[in-house]
Amino acid sequence: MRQFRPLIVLPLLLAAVLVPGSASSASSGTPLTGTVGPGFTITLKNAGGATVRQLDPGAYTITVHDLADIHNFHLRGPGAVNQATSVEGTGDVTWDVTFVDGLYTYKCDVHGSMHGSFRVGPPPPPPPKLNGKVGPGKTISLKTASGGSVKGLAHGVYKVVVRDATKKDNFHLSGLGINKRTGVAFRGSKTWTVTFRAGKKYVYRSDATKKLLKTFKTA
Ligand SMILES: [Cu+2]
Repeated sequence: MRQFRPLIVLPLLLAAVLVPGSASSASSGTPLTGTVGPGFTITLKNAGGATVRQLDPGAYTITVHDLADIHNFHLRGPGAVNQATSVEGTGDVTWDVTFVDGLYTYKCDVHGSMHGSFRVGPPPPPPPKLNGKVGPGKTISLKTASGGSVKGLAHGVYKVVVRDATKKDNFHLSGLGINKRTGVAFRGSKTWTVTFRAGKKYVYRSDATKKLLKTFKTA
C-alpha cells in the first residue's frame, strides 16, 4: 500500500501555483479577445473592451470566440502569423502569437465585408513633400522641401503641393500612373498624393505654353 506524503507533495503544488511561467500559466502574453458572429460581425478587442487599432510589438494571447457555424476568424500578418478557426466549427480557442512591426488583418474568409486591421509598432513616416509652382510669369518649377529643383527622385509616395499663380498656365504632372493637373484659368493651391514608380520618366508642364515643360527620372 502506497503511503501518502503530504509534506513532500504540498511544496511542489505551491511551487506550481506561485512560480510565474510554470505550466499553470503558459499563456503569458497581453490578452486580446477576438469574436466572430453570431451576426455578420467580427471584432478584436483589448482587455479594456476597445477595438484594437495599434499595438506594441510583443507577445499576445488571443482568445477567440467563434460564435457562428457560417463564419471563421482568420488572423494574419508579419512574422508568419496565420491563425484561423474553422468555418463550420464554433467555440473558443486560444492562440499565443508574437506581433512584430507591420499591418495585421483579421477577417472571415467567407464574407469579404467582415474584416478589420491594426498596426503594430509606430505609424509609417509621412510622405516627403514636393513643391510645384507655375507663374507668376512664364515659369514652372518642382522643388524638394530643401529647395532644390527636382532632377532625379527616389521612387515612392510623395505629397505634391502645387501653387498655381497664373490664369494663363497650369501645372500638369504626368507619367506612369500619374496624371494630375490644375486648370489653366485656375489660380490657387492643390495638394496631390502620388506614387512615383522606379526607373521612369515624369513630366511637369503647362498645357498652355509648350516651352514650360520639364522632366525628371526616378530611381
Ligand atoms: Cu462570415
